[in-house]
Amino acid sequence: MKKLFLMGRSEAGKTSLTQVLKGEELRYHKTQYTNTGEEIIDSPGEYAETKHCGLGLACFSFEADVLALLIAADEPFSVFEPNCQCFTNRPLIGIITKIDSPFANVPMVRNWMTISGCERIFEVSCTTREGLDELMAYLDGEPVRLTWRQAKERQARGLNEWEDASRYGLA
Ligand SMILES: Nc1nc2c(ncn2[C@@H]2O[C@H](COP(=O)(O)OP(=O)(O)OP(=O)(O)O)[C@@H](O)[C@H]2O)c(=O)[nH]1
Ligand SMILES: [Mg+2]
Repeated sequence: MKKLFLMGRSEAGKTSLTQVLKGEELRYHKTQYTNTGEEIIDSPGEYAETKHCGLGLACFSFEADVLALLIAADEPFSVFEPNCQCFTNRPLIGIITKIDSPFANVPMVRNWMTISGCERIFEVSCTTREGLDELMAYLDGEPVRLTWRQAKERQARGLNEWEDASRYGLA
């Protein structure tokens, strides 16, 4: 499984998602700290809501294979800036949580995530379990490991390390 880093404002549903992905029972637990040793790196929402801590979290993301921005479908605004992917060197995905909420506005959140540079966007509910299979299928399997030389060749062409570079004649 790819190691996932979760970033999003408080109450977005990061800990709940961590629990369902691990097959645990849903129970409320306020996140107080970040533990990079876990397979899924959960983070306290307050970090993402604070400008400087948000940058620190981006650094934490280098401990993971995939970085996810989480926004609940009923959130009234996004804390993420446009082009967030430019300060990470990992694939950036969006996870829209709480799609079961009566106040959900999925198209609006999708739009925010697209503007922030998410290359894939998943829609999930930890309550109804909708959309979880698709997310788990994406996380399944190991990320492609590149040699130093392969990484440099991609960089020289302005490609992300995880992009399929076969059309450029690269291995
Ligand atoms: N309706 C609904 N509620 C959810 C869902 N996921 C989480 N919640 C609820 O949202 C609240 C916050 O969930 P958490 O998972 O603790 O949120 P968090 O992002 O980890 O919050 P912090 O630890 O403060 O950063 C809890 O009361 C959850 O039960 C969902 O898919 N649907
Ligand atoms: Mg939490």
